[in-house]
Amino acid sequence: MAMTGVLRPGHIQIRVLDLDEGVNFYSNVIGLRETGRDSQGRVYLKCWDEHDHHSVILCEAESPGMDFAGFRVLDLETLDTLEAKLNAYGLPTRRIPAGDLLETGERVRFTIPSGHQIELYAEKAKVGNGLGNIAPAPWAPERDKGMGPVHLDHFLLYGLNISEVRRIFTEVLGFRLTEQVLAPDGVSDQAVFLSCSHKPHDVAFVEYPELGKFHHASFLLETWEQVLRAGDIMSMNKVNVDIGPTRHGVTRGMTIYAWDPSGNRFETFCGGYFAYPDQETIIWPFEDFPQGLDYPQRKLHESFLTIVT
Ligand code: M3P
Ligand code: FE
Repeated sequence: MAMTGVLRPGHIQIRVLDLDEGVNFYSNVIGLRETGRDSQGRVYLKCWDEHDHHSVILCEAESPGMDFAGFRVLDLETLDTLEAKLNAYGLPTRRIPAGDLLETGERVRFTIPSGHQIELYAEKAKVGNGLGNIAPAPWAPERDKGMGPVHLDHFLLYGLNISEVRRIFTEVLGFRLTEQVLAPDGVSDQAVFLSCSHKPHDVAFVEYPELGKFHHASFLLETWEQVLRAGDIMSMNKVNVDIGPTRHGVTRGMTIYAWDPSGNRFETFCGGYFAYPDQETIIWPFEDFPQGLDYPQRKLHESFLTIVT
């Protein structure tokens, strides 16, 4: 699709209980690169093939979870247009000044009815992927550090009112509903998968009786072998693994879910299909949710539904 409007999930600020432990885990076990620290003590990291300054921000806090998730939009004009559309829809926004996050321009912040803080921004410094733009090598040596994810891919968030959230993402922000898990009543939303790109999802929501919960941030790997290698690295480092290696029916991604030392879930995955704008929404009746989550085992893992931060 012609990429306009919202381009991609660009960053997430994750709370960890011990900053040094968190930085060590995200750097050496997952394999991100540290790109900066700010005066608030936050640590900025990126995946090897990302060009922007950072995608993961770690901050130390009393409880784990997500502070906010940010989406990069095409340009400043788009930022103004989308802010006006959000306001016209009835969602108040506030502007966070440029420089509040290192190397990042002004952000438009708003709270969605699921209780999550979402933001849009148009500017973040390009630091490149280290390969240059002239006859680049296909991968950087740092790919082999830890699990070596290519990029931050999507978020799964848990909260109330996800039908209302779906409307905001589709009618205001220009996302498409690629897949939908129906609630037991057969009509309301249990889970919604939303894409602003060619990916099967850039963000997803599951209905849950508490506001603002974080399920996982997902990191893309290039191959199924890399996912299995990530599983080896998890075991070598005694990481708590939740589900997998397996395949989701929803999105067809091949996946492992695991927890960071603070209890925040993350995902390493590969695969999935190309989601073109003319794709019809894929529906999963509630009774097929187990296959949607874990296609080979057909199991609606209890932890998937109940453990969030
Ligand atoms: C993912 C993914 C469900 C599947 C979740 C899928 C809710 O996390 O990355 O595709 O069944
Ligand atoms: Fe996922």
